[in-house]
Amino acid sequence: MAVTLLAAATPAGAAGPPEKTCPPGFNLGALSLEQRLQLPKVQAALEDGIVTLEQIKAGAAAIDKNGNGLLCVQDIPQANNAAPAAGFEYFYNLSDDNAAARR
Ligand SMILES: [Ca+2]
Repeated sequence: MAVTLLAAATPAGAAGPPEKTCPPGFNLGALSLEQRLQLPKVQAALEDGIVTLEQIKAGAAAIDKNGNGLLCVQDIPQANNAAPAAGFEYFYNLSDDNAAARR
C-alpha cells in the first residue's frame, strides 16, 4: 500500500519537469531520441542497413503518445539467444513513458 501511495504522490497537472516513469522491466529507462541513437543495437542496425534514421524517427513518433520525445527502453534479455533471422539482435522493446499526456 505504501508503494502505491508513493507512486501517486505527484498530483496530476503539477507544474515542473515531466516525470520519467516506465513500466516494470524497462531497464534502460526513459530515453530521448538522441540517447536511443547511441544504444549499441541501434547503432548496429543503422550501420548494417536494417533501418534508416527516418524509420527510427517515424516509429518513435507512433509510440510517443504523450509527445514528450521520451520512450522507455527495454534491453530484451533473450535477444542474445535469438536466431539471427529473427532480427532481435538489433531491437529493443519500446513503450511510451508514463508522463502525464497533454492533449
Ligand atoms: Ca513519451
